[in-house]
Formats: sequence, C-alpha cells, structure tokens
Amino acid sequence: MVLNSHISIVLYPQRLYLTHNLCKNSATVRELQIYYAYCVKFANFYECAASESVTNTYNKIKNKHITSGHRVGIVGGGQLAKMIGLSAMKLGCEVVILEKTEKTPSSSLAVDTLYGDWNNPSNLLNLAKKVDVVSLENEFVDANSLKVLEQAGHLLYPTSTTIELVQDKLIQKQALRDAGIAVVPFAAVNSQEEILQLADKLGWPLVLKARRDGYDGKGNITLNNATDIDDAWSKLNGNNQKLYAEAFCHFTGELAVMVTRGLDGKMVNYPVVESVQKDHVCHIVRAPARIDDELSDAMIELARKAVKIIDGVGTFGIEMFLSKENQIILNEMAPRVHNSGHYTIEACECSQFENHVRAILGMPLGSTKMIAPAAVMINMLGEEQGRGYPVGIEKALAVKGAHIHVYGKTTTNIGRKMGHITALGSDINEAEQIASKAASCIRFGAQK
Ligand code: AIR
Repeated sequence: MVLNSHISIVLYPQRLYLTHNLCKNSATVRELQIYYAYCVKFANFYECAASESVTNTYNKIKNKHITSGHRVGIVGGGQLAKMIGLSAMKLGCEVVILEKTEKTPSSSLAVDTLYGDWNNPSNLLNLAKKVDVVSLENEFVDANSLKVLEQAGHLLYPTSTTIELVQDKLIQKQALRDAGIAVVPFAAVNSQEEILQLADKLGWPLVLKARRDGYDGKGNITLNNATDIDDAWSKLNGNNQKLYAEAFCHFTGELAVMVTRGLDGKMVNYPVVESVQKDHVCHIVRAPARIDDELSDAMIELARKAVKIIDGVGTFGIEMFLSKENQIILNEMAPRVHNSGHYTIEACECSQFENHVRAILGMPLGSTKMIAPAAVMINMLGEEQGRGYPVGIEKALAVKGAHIHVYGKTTTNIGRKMGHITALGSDINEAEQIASKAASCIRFGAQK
C-alpha cells in the first residue's frame, strides 16, 4: 500500500513495514499511525522530500506557529512543566501550557497559557490545536479525556493508554504484577471492614492509598493498627474516593531510576539513585546509589522493563524498595519527569527534561552519563504559609557549587515543594555538604 509518494506500507504476518525514502522501520499498526503523523508534522526533521500533502500540512503548522522549531503543549504548569519548558526552549521550541489557575511556575516562560479544567476534552483540544505535540507534567489528567486528542489525530506522549495503565495506582500495580514484576501485596479496599480483613492476611502496618491523584505525601497514610483506620479513612475521603491498601515494606533503602524511552522504543536510563523520603515526601536524592554493580544492573533492567510494559514514550520515574532480603520491589512509577531526576540538570550530559522533550519530538536521545563522580539534590519545602519567594537566597547563592532552583510559586505552605538545590562533588559526602550548607540558608514561608 502506498500512503503517498514517499511512505509506503508492506504487510507481513502481524507486523507492518513502513518504508520511507529515508527511514526503514518495522512497526505495529499503532506505531505506523504515529510514524506517519510524525512524518507529516515534522517533515523537516525527517528531511523527507515531502509530498504535496506533507508540504501543505507542514506549511500550515509553520504559518500557525513559528518558522523554525516546534511547539510543545504541556498539560499542567507546575515546576515540572517549567523545567521541561526550559529544556524545550533550549532546543528552540516554544511551549504552550494548559493550567487550572493563573501564575503558575511555568507561566513566565510559556508563549501562551490556556486556563481551564484539563479534564475537559475541549480545553485539551484547544491546546492541541496550538501545538505540534502534547505532553503531560502530571498523571492526574483523565485518560478518557486524553483519548479524545488522539482520536482527533493529535500527537500525545505519553499516550492515553500509558496514562490509563499508570494513573490509577491499583491498575498500575496489577499491570506490573501481571508482567512478573515484584510489588508488595495489595488489594482494593471498599470499606473500613475490608482494611481489617486485609490486615488479618498481611499484618500491620498497612499503607492506605488513594488510587488516583496522590503525590508528595498527599493520598498516602500508614496505618499502624486498627485504631488508625477511621481517621485515615476520613482523611482520604474513603466514602467518595477509591482507595487501596498495601503491605508496608520494611525496606533497607529507597532507590529510583529515571528512564527515557523514544518513539522508536529505544531507551536510555540514568544511574540508580538513593532517595530519602520523610512522610512520603522526597527530601534528598543521592547519585549514584552506593550499591554494587550487580544490584544496580538488576534495578536498571527492572526499570526499563516497567517502562516497556506500559509502552511509555518520554521520561519516567521508577521508585523501588530494597527489602531486607535484598529483593528489589517496584514501589511506584510515574509517567513523567520526576523529583528523583532533578539532579540530572547539572549532573548529566543530557537532563531528564531534555530527554523527555527529545523523546516526544521523535529526536535522538541524549547521553545520560554523569559529568561528576557524585551529585546530591535537596528539596526545599515550605515551613508554613507565606509568600513563594524565599528569605536567605543571597546567602545560599554565596555557597560555591550550589545550584539553586526556585520554582516561582506565588505562595508556600507546610511541606509544599518550593525549590531544590543540587551540588556535584568528588563523592556523595562532598556534594551533600555543599547542598546542605546552601539549603540551610534558605527558608520558605518562615520569618527570620
Ligand atoms: N508534580 C506533579 N506530580 C507530582 C508532582 N510533584 C508537580 C507538578 C505539579 C506540581 O507538582 O509540576 O504541577 C504541583 O505542585 P503544588 O505545590 O502546586 O501542589
């Protein structure tokens, strides 16, 4: 079958082969649709001698937007969108954001910001019409709303199918378990009674979790015994929100791996990192993790497998536990750039953010190699309610080697992620000393 003068399809049992004047690739039907859409939208990138239809479509894009580079749409405008946006801008792209409220961290860099409910398909379509490819900075956007974008022929990465598999943590755990990945025992709980029944099977403590929309400690409560159930149930709004519970993992360490997977299925991974969490919120990330090569290789293999299972395109964060028995257990995966990868901005040849942009544009992925022996990232959290700009930043900036990121949120609150600091060093201790010294100067929301 010939799609146009430059792209033709040859059908083999179960596989399709896409032939193009410059590209020869084996592809599934879905991949083929995607590839075709890319050839049309990014005709210049593939350097194809574009057919009339390709030229017409590309000209429309050019007229609508800018004369070079691409427009990336991001659903959500927080710090993750800001850092993706900065990388996109570095590559000459423009960024358009869809957010619920005004004055988010990314509003100052976006060429255009649309406001509205991101679960409303018409808002998503308005965003998609303004850009070449849509991506996400959070997993809260409803997969069914996202499907509408794909049905209308827009490019979305990660796809709605990937988001569907990940955004409901119960479905995510089931998908991973079914694919043979070790996860802690878990079950849906539809009543307080069912939590007690699960505790009979798994023992205490249990972790009660919201199936959707939890992050940074919101949506997770550890239950130490039966008397904790009532309070946790009402805090997580169990009567109206779907919950599940899982066995508490008595881990010896929490580790994470960032993986970027391209449109062609090629993957790159960053080193395994150690993360220190307090109250389910990430506080410190140390790279690389101080573990032996065998364990590190096994964790990387698991992380890559997990991203493949959900057919991910873009950057993904995979959080793991190391059990007392040295077993690797996948805790959670995020279909987006992740806090465990913020250190890559300064510490790696190509950051998690830039690799995300490269992946969703169908471009070659960059090197994930660290440029220093060690790096440490410390999160800066709000101490109490107050304004979003910190006190003490001038002192922190005087600390040599500290890379300071202030997200630009208008207000702060207890535990809210307001910024982070990364330092490189010849070893973890050296990097951590620098990062801690700078972090101790800065305070968000607290009076000096
Ligand atoms: N985020 C998304 N999922 C998890 C996290 N941490 C980031 C996104 C989102 C922001 O946190 O960038 O926009 C929301 O932070 P806040 O402080 O406004 O709740």
